[in-house]
Amino acid sequence: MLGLRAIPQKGLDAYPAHFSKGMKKVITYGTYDLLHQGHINLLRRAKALGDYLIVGVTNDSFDRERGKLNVRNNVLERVEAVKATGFADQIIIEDYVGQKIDDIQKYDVDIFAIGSDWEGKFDYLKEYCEVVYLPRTEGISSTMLRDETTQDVKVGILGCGRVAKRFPGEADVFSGVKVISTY
Ligand code: C2G
Repeated sequence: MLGLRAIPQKGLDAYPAHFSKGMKKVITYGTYDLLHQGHINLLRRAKALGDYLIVGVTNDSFDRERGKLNVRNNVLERVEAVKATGFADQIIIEDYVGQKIDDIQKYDVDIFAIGSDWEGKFDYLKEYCEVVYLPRTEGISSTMLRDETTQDVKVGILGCGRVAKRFPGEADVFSGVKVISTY
């Protein structure tokens, strides 16, 4: 996707060679839709853990695959928003499940940081680097901001097959869809 693979902000070249050897690299990931104070706090805290912050912004298709169906800003807008915070030294795009392990190795990352809503979920990365769960900012989220302007898609299910029975449970993990009735 149009040179989006790795977008250096300051880039390692901006640092003297001796600095890059000893520098502590931190990586974090997210969608950063409708960028808000919670994201900004997270990025500030992640940056404070080290010297160089890499931010992985989810690609639109990857978000759809993981059930985020109502993301408002496209990946370019979300990259721009993260860039504007000034905390990211480098922005990369997250495209696939399992990319985190590849990135940590590829960029020689010391610390993986993520909000505490993911507590425990990324412990498997401890095999590759330090894992830090940062406090999540209460009272603000992209979902809240989206809900102020849109409503969930409300659906009714009619049918008796396996798919119809599975749908209500599976719809729970998707954002933006609410099952109102089944028959
Ligand atoms: N965040 C936070 N406080 C909030 C909202 C979000 O600290 N009120 C943090 C999240 O914990 C995450 C980051 O901000 O570390 C980005 O949040 P989202 O854009 O919601 O992205 P998310 O779905 O958490 O993606 O595979 C992991 C994902 O890429 C993280």
